[in-house]
Amino acid sequence: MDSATVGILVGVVVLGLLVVGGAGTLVVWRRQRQAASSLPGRGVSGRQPSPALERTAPLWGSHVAIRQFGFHPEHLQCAAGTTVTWTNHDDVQHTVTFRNGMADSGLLPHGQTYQYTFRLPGTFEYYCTVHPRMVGTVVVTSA
Ligand SMILES: [Cu+2]
Repeated sequence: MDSATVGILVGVVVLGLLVVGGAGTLVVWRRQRQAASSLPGRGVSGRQPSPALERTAPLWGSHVAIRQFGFHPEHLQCAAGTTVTWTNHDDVQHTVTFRNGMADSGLLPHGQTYQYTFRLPGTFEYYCTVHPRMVGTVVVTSA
């Protein structure tokens, strides 16, 4: 291998590292943007759906059924000012607990409902404290 070949190889490796490093920085930047947009009160950025939401588009409505250890629809969309009602159809208790701490239904027995009125636009993630794999999202748009 002559020195010219070695020089080219080194150049290719350095270029590759630069590309990978640049992509990594971009991913971190996008994560920060998503984290910021999930905060309440960031109306405009909150309308940008995250990649997870793009896979299953949120359904417009104001009712979520809790059934067979899941929230249906998993992604709900509504306008600011909407009161959303969750109804537990399972025989076991579930909760509707928001990740940002803004509300928590407590344990909901079979047949019980929980209501929450969304005043601010944004994307609000919630889960069940008893079964943390049960997750849902409410996307609130400007009224
Ligand atoms: Cu549960």
